[in-house]
Amino acid sequence: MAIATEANIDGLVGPTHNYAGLSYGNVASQVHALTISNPRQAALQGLRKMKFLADLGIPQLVMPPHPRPDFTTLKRLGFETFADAPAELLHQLYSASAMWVANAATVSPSADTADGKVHFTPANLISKFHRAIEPEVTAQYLKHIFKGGHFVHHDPLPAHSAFADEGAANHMRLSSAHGERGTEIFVYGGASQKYPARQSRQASEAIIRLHGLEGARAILLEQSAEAIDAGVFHNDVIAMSNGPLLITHEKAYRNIDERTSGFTSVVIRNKDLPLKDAVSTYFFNSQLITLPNGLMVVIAPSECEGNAAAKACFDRLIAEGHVAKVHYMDVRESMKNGGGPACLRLRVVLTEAEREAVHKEAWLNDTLYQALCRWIEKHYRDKLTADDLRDGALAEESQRALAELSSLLKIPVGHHS
Ligand code: SUG
Repeated sequence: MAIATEANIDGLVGPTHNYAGLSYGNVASQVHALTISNPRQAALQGLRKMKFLADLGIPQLVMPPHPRPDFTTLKRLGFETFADAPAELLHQLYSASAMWVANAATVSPSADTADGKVHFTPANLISKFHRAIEPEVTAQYLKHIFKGGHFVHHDPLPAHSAFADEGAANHMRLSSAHGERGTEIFVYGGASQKYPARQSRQASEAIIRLHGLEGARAILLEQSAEAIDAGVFHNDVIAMSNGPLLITHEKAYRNIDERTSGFTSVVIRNKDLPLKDAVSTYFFNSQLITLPNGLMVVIAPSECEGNAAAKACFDRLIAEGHVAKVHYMDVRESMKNGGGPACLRLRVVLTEAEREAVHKEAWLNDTLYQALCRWIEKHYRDKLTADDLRDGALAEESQRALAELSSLLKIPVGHHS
């Protein structure tokens, strides 16, 4: 077994972060539609979370925001300027939703794949138009950050509902240690009634083939319709995993596969944490991480601290010895759009040699952290309303900010063919 560590790559929240109510089935996005956002606060909250993990000794990478507004898509639709575009399109092309990089791609570590390389498949995100415009730029960023012979970059799956793919938000991995061959769990949506399922079984099956995970290395699980209809639009709103530990809600799946039984499986009962509270607190959207000293800790949304049921469930996980500590973190600006701590990050398990190959300017160290804080303070507004999206100055501010970030991270931002 090669020694490997798990790095997180987090999406830096972009300067146009706003609440447009674009995600039907995502309760928080619906509830906060057209309320006032604070992009500066949003970006700083996300960045502080990254710094907190880096300070715990967890390797941390930064993924730049996508260029917004998205002029490329505007032009593809035959519009010359945003002044001509209908309000709905304006909201979609200004969305900072690429910040939730748990939806950027599915990643399989080299310990699991048939060819011993790290595999990436960018998610096509076809279920929501404002997210379907992300894969092209996501693919460019991933190829730039993870460059060279250790990494295999697949194309996003065909853009059709039969292959609807939302990336790592519907993917988990169990292994005795990060560098050991793991069992990858792919979760897809079944026949829900109220809200749409966002991951198709055929998409998960295609990724299993592409990443060379056939046979014992992959498991498929079907989400329960009850969970989807309660607002569980992604698996990472109802389950979490790390190393040998799998924590799921009793109502997460139609059936749980026996092949998870070799690992430690904790089931949270509905009577202890009703689905409604799981969704409102984002209990399961916590980051479960292994510290360099081997202890497992949780980075949980601060909403859990104020909810008696969620807090009691964490206290139980500590009392039973599954985790050593829970750190509550404020990512409220992201939470209001349905994105908790785990939504903001993509996990990438890397061996030492693979780590060496990663684009070095993307690693978060103290210098980059300070530079990004200054960059945010300089360019971001602290208040954004739906009406502000019509303000041409915002588009210019956003472009200026990203141009400067591009030289800070040495990653070209924008569409490049
Ligand atoms: O796709 N929200 C995102 C939240 C994604 C959360 N990710 C994970 N669970 N991994 C979504 O629904 C809302 C945008 C708006 O309404 O303005 C939004 O896109």
